[in-house]
Amino acid sequence: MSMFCYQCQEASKGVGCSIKGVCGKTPEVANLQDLLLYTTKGVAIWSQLGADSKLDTAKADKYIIDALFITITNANFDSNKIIEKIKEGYTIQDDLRAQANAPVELHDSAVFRARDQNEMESKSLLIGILSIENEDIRSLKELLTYGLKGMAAYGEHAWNLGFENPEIYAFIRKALIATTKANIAADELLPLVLECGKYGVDVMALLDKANTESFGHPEVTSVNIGVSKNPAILISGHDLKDLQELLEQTQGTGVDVYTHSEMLPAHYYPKFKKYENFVGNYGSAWWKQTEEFETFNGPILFTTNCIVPPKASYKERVYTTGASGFDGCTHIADRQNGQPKDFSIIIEHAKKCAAPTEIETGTIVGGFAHNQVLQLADKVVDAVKTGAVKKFVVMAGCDGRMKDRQYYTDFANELPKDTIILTAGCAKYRYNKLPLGDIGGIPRVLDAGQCNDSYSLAVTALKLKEVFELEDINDLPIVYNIAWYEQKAVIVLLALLHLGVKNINLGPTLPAFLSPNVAKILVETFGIGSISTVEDDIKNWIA
Ligand code: SF4
Ligand code: SF3
Repeated sequence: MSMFCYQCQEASKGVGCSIKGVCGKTPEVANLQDLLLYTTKGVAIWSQLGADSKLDTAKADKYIIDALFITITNANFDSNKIIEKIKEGYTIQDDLRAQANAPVELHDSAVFRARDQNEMESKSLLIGILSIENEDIRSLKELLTYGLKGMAAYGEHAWNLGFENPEIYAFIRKALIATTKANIAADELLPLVLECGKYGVDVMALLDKANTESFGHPEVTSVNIGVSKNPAILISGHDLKDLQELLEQTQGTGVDVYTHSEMLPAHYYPKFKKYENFVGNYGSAWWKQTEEFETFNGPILFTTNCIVPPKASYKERVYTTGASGFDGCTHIADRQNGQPKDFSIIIEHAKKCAAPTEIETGTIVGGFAHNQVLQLADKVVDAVKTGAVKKFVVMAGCDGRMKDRQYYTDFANELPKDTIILTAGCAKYRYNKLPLGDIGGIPRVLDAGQCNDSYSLAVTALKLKEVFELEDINDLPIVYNIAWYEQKAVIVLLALLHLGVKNINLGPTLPAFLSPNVAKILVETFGIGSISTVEDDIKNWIA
C-alpha cells in the first residue's frame, strides 16, 4: 500500500484509495497531505499553548484553516506547495514555542521537524489514517477531521471578505488536539463530532453574512448559459472575493468572464450584476471539465476545488489561486498588505485566445436564498395550504462522476409534479437544466446557491416551521435526499444534524470512513438512511 485515503465518496471500491487516488492524487501528494494535516495538529497544539499564554494566535489560526483547506478533495495537487506549507507550519510552531509556556511532554506533531523531503515522505508513512488501530476511534476522528476541513474552507472564504469568528478557530484547535490523543474514548469523540455541527452552522452563518453584506442578498436571476463573441476567462470554485477582483480588473479590457460549476450562484448577487462583461455560466458540474475546458478556449481560474487533473491539451490555460494548486499550472499569489490579487497575466492570456465555443443555449434560474424565499413566503405557504405543493425535497450537496449518480436526474424527473426541489451545491447540475416547470409561478427547482448556502435552506425550513406553528422541524413536509462527495458536505451534514434535522438520506453511497458501529449510531440516533431505487425511494418518502 503506497497511500491510504478514504475521505471522499469516490474512495476506491468503497473502501479507500491505496495505490493512487481515483481523484488523480498521487501517493506522493496524498502522503504529503497526511503530513501537512499532522503538522497542522502541531500548530493547533502550539496555538492553544499560545492562547493560554495570552499570545496573539492570529497567524496560527489562519494557517490552520488554510492548511486544512489545502487537503480537501480536488483542491491542491501541488507537492511543492504542500512542502512549502509544511515548512511554514514548522516556523509558526517555532515562533509560538519561543514565547509560550509549554509542558515538557508534547505530542510528536508539535515537536517533529522533517529536515528534507525524504524525511517528510518517510514520516508520512508512519502517521497516516491507518496508524489509528481501533476502527471506531479512527472513524470518529476522521469524521471530525473532515467536518473541520469543510468548516475551514467556509471560514477561509469569510476571512477573505474580512469576517471572522474567533470561537470557530478555538473549536477547530480544540478538535484537532483531540484527534492527537491516542487514548481518547469514543464517548469523548462523539460529543465533539456533534459540537462540530454547531460550529458548522456558525461558520455557514458567518459566510452568509460575509457574502450578503459584501455583495447584497441573492435575488431571483436567469443566468445565460450561451456565449458571446469575446475572448473570456472561466472562473471556478467558491471564492467570491477572487471573482470580484477579477471582474474589476477585466473592465475595459475586452475580456469577458464566465462562471463554472460552484461559481454559478455569483450571478444571483446584486453587486455582480453591474459588470457587463459578466456574461453567464459555462458548462456543468466539476467532473465534466475535461470536455468543457477544451471548448472554452480561454484561460480557467480555480479559486478552490474541484480540480480534475488537466489534460495536456488545455493545461497551460489552467491557473490556480488561494488554497488550490496543481503542479505545472501558474499560481496567482495571495493578497499582500490589503492589495488585490494581480490577475493581469490571465487577462493577457485571454486576449490571445478564441472566444468560447457554444455548447448550449438558454438560461437557468436561481437565487432562492433565504432572504428571497422569505419575500415569497406568502405564496409558498398558500401553495402548501391549498395542497398545490405537497412536499419539498432537499436535494443539496455535491455532484460526482460516478455513473450511478444518474439516480438524481431520474429522481428529479420522476418526482410527482406537486413537489418542489430545494437545492444548493453542485448537486443541482444533475437536474437544473431539466424542464421541470413551476407550481403557480414557483419554479420546481429552487436553487439557494453554493454548498455553503445549504445554510439558507435550513433558515428557510426554520422559518416555515415558525409560520406553520410546528414544534419540531421534522414535522414539516420536507424530505432530505442529499448527495455528498467531498468534506464540505460532511460539515453541511453535521450542521443539519445540529439543527435537529432527522431522517436525512445520504447517497449515492454511505461514507467509507464510517465504521459499522459509527454508522449504526448515526442511523439509530438521527435516522440517517441511504438511497435505493428511484421507484422505491419515491414510494417510501413521497407517496
Ligand atoms: Fe481517493 Fe477521494 Fe482520497 Fe482522492 S480524495 S484519494 S478519490 S478517497
Ligand atoms: Fe461541488 Fe466539488 Fe462538493 Fe461546493 S465543487 S459542492 S463537489
